[in-house]
Amino acid sequence: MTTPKRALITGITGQDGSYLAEFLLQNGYEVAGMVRRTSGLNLERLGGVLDRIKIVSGDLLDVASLVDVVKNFAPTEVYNLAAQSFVTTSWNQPEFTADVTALGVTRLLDAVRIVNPEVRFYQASSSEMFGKVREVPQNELTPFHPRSPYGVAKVYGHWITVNYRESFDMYACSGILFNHESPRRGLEFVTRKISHQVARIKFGLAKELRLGNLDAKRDWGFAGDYVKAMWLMLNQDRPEDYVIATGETHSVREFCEIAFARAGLNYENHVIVDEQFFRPAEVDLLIGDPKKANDGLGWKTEVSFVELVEMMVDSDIKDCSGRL
Ligand code: NAP
Ligand code: F7E
Repeated sequence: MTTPKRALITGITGQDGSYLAEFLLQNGYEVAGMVRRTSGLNLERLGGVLDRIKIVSGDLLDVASLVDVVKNFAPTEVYNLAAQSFVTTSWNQPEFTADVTALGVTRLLDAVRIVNPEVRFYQASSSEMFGKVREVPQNELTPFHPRSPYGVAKVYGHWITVNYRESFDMYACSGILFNHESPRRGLEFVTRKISHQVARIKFGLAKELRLGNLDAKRDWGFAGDYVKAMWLMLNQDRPEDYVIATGETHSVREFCEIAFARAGLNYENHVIVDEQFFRPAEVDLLIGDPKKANDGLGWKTEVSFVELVEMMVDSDIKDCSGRL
């Protein structure tokens, strides 16, 4: 009889946590999701799986809670998805962002190292580490030049994961994931902000959409595709870091154009550029080179850019019409 695989997911209440939990359950895992104490639990995204996962209590700011969680659930794999993940907030709360998004990684790595260093560890690294890009497209060897306190914190999380692999021979990997989106994306991120407002405009609930830099370019993929790559990284012979991306880049303006058109609207009649949404330092262009993941993991993106935009708009239109 084979031992069941047991996955602990931090950040399970977030966008990626919900898709990863669904994927791992489909693949026969026992899944525990770590949640921090708040005045009201935000389990909305977990509707489909709540009765099949175990919710455990812990916080990346508190190492004792992490040791307890790892000891009590005894995972075979740990996916560290928890973070203060909104770039804009990282300028308002740089110290908090560093505590959770950077030092939190060390706390969790230490909990694993102390309780059972055989546990496989995934760190959610980010294309924001490339920031003011040194080469186009970006791959695993491209130097980092982060442009926000969030990006800086992720660089720390990335290297401490590499360091624990090299220092303690742990199976620890960083996935350098480019932007990935879905109907479950938080409303503060530009893609969901657009799809959500498109639906409201379509039903006459709003007239305009105020955005910042329309010329910023991102390599946007579908979150459901990206969580498979996380799992693949933890199930190889050797731990390595991988860039996960589509290899295409599109501007915020293009996203608007397609999103509004899907609802029968012209974005130029509704989008207003508002300086309050400009950032102190911008990441102008991101485009990843997923060759290593394509060849080494057999991973590839399945949802195209246009399909992604339309999926998000369709979902928000459906939700909005259901609430009228
Ligand atoms: P998300 O929706 O913002 O989710 C973040 C999760 O972290 C939430 O579950 C949140 O819990 C949890 N969390 C925050 N602070 C915590 C703390 N102190 N202790 C425990 N949990 C805490 O993020 P996502 O889009 O799913 O992204 C998942 C991970 O991938 C993040 O690390 C993000 O930085 C990284 N990443 C994301 C992308 C992307 O495009 N989505 C790309 C590259 C990397 P609450 O519900 O309590 O707030
Ligand atoms: O911004 C521009 C903005 O907030 C994308 C996180 O998941 O991906 C995400 O970070 C672009 C930026 O995502 C608005 O200036 C224009 O250039 O959707 P975003 P992000 O900053 O790329 C990375 C990979 C992560 O790791 C992060 O955790 O869109 N933009 N107007 C706007 N952005 C927002 N949020 N709101 C606007 O009104």
